Amino acid sequence: MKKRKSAALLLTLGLAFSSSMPAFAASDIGTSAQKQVIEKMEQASKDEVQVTWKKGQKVPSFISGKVTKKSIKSKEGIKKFLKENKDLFQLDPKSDLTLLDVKTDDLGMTHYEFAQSVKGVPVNGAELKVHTDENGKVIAVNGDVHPDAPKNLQGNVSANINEDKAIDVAWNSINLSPKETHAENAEENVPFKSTVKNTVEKSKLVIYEKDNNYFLAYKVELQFIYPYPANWKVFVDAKDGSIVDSYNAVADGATTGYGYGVLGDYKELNTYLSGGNYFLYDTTKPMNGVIEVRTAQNGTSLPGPYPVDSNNAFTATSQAAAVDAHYYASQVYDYFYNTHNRNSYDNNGSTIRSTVNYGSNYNNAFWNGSQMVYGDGDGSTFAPLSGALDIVAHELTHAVTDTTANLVYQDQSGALNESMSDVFSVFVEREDYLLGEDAYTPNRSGDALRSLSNPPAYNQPDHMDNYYYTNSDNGGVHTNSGIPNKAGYLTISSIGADKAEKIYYRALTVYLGPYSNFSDARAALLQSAADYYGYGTEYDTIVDSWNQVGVY
Ligand code: L5W
Ligand code: ZN
Ligand code: CA
Repeated sequence: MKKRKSAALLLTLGLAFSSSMPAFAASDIGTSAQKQVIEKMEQASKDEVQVTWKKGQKVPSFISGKVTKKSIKSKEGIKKFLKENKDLFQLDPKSDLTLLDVKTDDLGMTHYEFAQSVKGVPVNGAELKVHTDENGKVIAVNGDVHPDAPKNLQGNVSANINEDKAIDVAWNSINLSPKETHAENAEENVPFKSTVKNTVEKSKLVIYEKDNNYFLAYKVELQFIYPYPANWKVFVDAKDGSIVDSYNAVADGATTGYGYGVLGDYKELNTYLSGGNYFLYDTTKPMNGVIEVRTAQNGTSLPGPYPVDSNNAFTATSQAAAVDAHYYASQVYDYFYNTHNRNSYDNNGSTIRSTVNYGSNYNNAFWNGSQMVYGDGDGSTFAPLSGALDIVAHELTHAVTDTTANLVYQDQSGALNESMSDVFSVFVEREDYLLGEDAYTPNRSGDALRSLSNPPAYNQPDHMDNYYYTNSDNGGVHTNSGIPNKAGYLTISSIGADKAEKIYYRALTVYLGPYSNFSDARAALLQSAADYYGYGTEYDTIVDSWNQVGVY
């Protein structure tokens, strides 16, 4: 007996011919008809034929050795060979296989390539290749074919929907329209390079196998580079328009890097490799867009170029603001997604963009209606502002507010807008009721920008009696936010953040509107509390919290 070969994941049998022992003694793979085909081949050539089976497959994926003794030098001869041995691959070369190509290579070998089809519709990826040596002897046959395709086909091979409909369904399934992938939407310096210049759509009818069922499906290919590099293969059931399967065939450059934040802390980062450089560009979230960081390079034009790193280690001090902007934006995204089932600020999975290094010694951060912007601070009033999770949460909550209640940023509705950002910053960063302590006055410990529990300690009122009327700061939005902030503190510290955040999120996204004032906030929170918990402790706590700050 000759040596038997085996390979991981493959069941490989070397079936040797020997006049003194039965050739198939060691094998229980294959039907007796298949075993007989191999035995006949081995007997004819008096040599071993190696047979490789993939797990769960009814036909071999590779046979090699002296498969034929005689020479075959024509297509007809190869078809005849397949016909004679049709029990092995369980396909009829006449009805099931189409010869696509014949190639002779530099070794003098000839390769005959067949595609499997069912009533003329190709079976996706199903090929059978017959290889002859320079003398025309078959030395290998391989491929992945599906003898069960006609038998297990769901229905017949006539489509109920047309190609255009299938393409529409495919776009819908990836939550994009062709327009949204057009180049004019792309920034000129996207962090990836692609040979795919334009949006491409293709569609063809195939037989597609899924879990041993065979579907008549349109194989729709959608290729684009914006908003992310993609070569989608979407299999749309040609009978009912449902999605049978889909995947993005672009081997994207998503990687994991690391860096140090503003406070020198180590953190892992979702990055992206392109053109030999790593970008703070996170494609791992279930978004339509991405989370990305730009740098204003101490200027003021937005969004600015992508900061890059050559080795995926964002460890330089100059990179710290970008590291934290990226890491904390991801944390805040996760908070809204996991806690409130909200996908990005607009609940449409839009790109979350942050520009760091804005201006020079700039002691501020803001949401400009489209993206977040962070100064580096002057080093004494502020360290780089993206270095504080609660500041990032504050800014991104402004974006959530803009796309939900849309509270007008003036007077009471503006102060409520500010307060929502402060309150959600506490929901995200649970450790205290302070805002900005990690970035504010880096050379002095223990202080912060504001406190929900003690607004007066930070020059904010905590009662309507002390409401501050002013023309500056849009009617004192950063001052009067102390009043709803204190009510927020009283609620959270009484019923806990887990219940409070549900009530607040519901109030913000369901009940509040552009001109809601503090009284409306009280009413919206009460309604939300009643919706979730009825008229019990939670409801009473909110009554009490707002009574204490003089809002009725
Ligand atoms: C500091 C930077 C912006 C103050 N924005 C603010 O409306 C700020 C949060 C942290 O209040
Ligand atoms: Zn704000
Ligand atoms: Ca804090």
